[in-house]
Amino acid sequence: MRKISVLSILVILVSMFQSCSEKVETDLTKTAFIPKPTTVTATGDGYKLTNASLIYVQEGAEGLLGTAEILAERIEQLTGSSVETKTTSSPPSKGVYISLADKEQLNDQGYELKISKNLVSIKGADAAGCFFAAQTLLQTLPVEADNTQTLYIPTGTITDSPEYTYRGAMLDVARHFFNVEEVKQYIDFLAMYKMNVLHLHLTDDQGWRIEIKSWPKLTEIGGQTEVGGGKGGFYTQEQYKELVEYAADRQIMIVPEIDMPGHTNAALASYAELNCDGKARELYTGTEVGFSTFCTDKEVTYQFIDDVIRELAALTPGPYIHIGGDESHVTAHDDYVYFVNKVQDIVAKHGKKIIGWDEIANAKLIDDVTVQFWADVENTTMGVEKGAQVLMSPAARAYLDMQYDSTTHLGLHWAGYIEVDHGYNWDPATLVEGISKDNILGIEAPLWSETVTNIDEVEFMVFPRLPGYAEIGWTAPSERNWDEYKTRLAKHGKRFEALGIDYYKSALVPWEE
Ligand code: NGO
Repeated sequence: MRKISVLSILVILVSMFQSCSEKVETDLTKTAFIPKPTTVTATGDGYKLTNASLIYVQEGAEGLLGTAEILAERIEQLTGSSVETKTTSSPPSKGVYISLADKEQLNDQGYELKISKNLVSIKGADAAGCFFAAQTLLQTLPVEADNTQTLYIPTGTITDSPEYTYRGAMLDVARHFFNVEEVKQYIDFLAMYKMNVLHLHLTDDQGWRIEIKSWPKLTEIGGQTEVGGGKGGFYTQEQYKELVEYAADRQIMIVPEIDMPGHTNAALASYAELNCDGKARELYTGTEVGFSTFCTDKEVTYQFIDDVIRELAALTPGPYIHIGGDESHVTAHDDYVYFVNKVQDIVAKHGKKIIGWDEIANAKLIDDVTVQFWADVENTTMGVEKGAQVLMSPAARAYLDMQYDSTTHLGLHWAGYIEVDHGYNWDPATLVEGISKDNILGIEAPLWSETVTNIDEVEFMVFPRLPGYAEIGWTAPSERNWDEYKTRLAKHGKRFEALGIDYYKSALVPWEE
């Protein structure tokens, strides 16, 4: 009896000492989650991370092991001890357990994360929900830790699901080429904030970046330069598959874009027959837009597109192919409509759905087309009238290549300056009259790369705006306001630093020292 009470006193003393020296946070509601979850309730205790040396995955549930492995890798980095992952047929009482909820219990991509003293339970509506829950869990942990520290996760329950199922960012790899490793880093950025689509702008006047085996000169010639005259580059189909898989492991779908009939100089330089006059164009390394077009009344143009889409569709597990369609200033209106109509049929024939920039609304629009609103409200509402869904990428709010202010050393400002608050403070469902939530597939923030040449520059334009776009896509508008958001964002500055991310230290955000 006596012995036990001495022991308990000792335990209390040790734990008091621990909590003084380590400042253990036990209030889950204090974590600066981005995107903000639907509900967070705290139970005031701590789960000791070393208990996580086992991560269990529900036996027979598909697609969860990848999440377990990514979580294990991160915990190993933080604690310095190895973490085992294994499947189990019965829920454990200790460790981390990842499983699927009954379908009716949660919304698509949603999850319930329950942290108790001995068990961290992740229940996802689907594999994506489990992955997003893991990202939430990781935000309760420091980004850096020395291996001697004991880490605690505050206990409580989070239930969560996204406002929009499509939450994306675009990377223009055509104006400046970004290699496989750089694209993987970009994917990691999206994954941290539960974004689930990477749109790759694979072709433009300045470069053709995806190997097409039936038309090899596209990359042999069209892939060999970029804006400013650098050496450009392209992805082999093998490399592209590697990107698709890397993204899929992080619950991200890649939407490939072949921009046409304009923005096609790289293809027109590679194959003379795609030009109406039969003469190959010179490669282009400037930044003007709107001067190139495929020859819309030549049969070879459509044979070419059929081959390109066939090969691309085979590399694309996701449902979408983006056909561009923007700024075809030198294609006559009727030719443009004729062209977009034919291309839609080609994409549909290869089993994919179409996304195009808002100009494509001028064509007939087959079923299941998505119009990506970037500039023209009239085009977009016309698209909706024709039955299309809308992907919201308003240039004046969501273009990651817009400068923050007039002193920003990179970027453009044709659509205005986008400070961090301006990028955050809008609601896709009310921004444009005549376009409501029912019409909206989701939101996407595009990074065009006329001025952005390497991953450090990408980071500077993307951070800290990207977490804001992720939150717009995930969190209900009634739960979002800038004054509260900026205090959460401020706490992510340290994360960016620990990850080596070069970010724009906006004066509007109260960054923590
Ligand atoms: C426009 C244009 C792109 C530019 C970008 C620069 C669209 C859809 N077409 O957006 O070619 O790179 O602006 O901000």
